[in-house]
Amino acid sequence: FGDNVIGDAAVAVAHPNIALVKYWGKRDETYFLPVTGSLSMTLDIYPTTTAVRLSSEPGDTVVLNDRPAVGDAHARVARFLDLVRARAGRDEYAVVVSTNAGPTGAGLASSASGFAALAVAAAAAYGLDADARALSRLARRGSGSACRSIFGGFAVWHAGEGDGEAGDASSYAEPIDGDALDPALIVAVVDDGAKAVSSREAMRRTCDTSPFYRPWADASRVDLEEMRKAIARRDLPAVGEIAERNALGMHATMLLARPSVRYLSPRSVAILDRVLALRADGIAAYATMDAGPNVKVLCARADEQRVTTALRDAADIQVAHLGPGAALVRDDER
Ligand code: 2P0
Repeated sequence: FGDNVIGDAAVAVAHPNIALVKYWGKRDETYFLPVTGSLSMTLDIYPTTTAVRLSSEPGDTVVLNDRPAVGDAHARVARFLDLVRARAGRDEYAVVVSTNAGPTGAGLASSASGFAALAVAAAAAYGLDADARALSRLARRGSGSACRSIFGGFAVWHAGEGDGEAGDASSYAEPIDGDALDPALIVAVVDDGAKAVSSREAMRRTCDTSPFYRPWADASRVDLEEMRKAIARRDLPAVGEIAERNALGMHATMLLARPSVRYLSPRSVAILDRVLALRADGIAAYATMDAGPNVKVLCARADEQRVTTALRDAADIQVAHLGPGAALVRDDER
């Protein structure tokens, strides 16, 4: 941290979340207000640990994965800290040290865990009085999907109503009771490099130019309602079917963007074929894909070994389950 820090660091840990009904498109880019609501599961792998300490030096210092952040990466964090400072009525700059245990920028939700951890740590460092809903709204301003990682288990992100500040007040995530479902999510990592087109740019381009965008958004609202019911009745095959069609639809919207965005690679498609083969064998396994080529396969815990075995030679496999919400940790717990 260097010698110019004031007081103790606030340290938070957050986990990525994978959407089963996707967030894809903003109606308000300033406030990060989505076109549609979304629903996710927070994972128990790939945590981000973020320490925030106030500094007597001018300017924010940001260290991401042991390297000083520059350019856009630094600007995103500094803008986020400006928000926290404005709310807290403070003007000190900060030193931020953040480390992702998982791949960064590979469609494995590092921005979700990253801004959820930053929201919790920065709020604590600046003495901001924020409950979980306020933290979710705050995290949303760093990266939309981060609002869901404030919570563990399943979370729904309400699109909210209106734009600007009205939208800001009504667009937050909250947990939904789905722990009884207790699924496994098999993460098939086919490429852990950073994506060529950011999800922010890809969703903007999709909204602006894809003739498939509106139909997908309309269908996604229905998917969200059906997903909530499927989770409530613990119907894993229904949860999986809705998640898979919602994700394939999202990828279809971006294929028709101009210029087209395609995150899936031949290896992703090979995994999708194996998921179909598993289903043909009677195993309830369903795929979802985000802004990258990696495929996540939802299944019952009882089937996770069979699914893992079926995918092992096609990708690096990580097995995830429902994980915890973002939280402060004591220094000695790190
Ligand atoms: C999601 N994704 O629901 C969707 C599905 C990727 C595909 O949220 O611009 O990093 O920072 O709000 O949250 C990734 O987008 O985008 C994302 P910004 P974010 O998980």
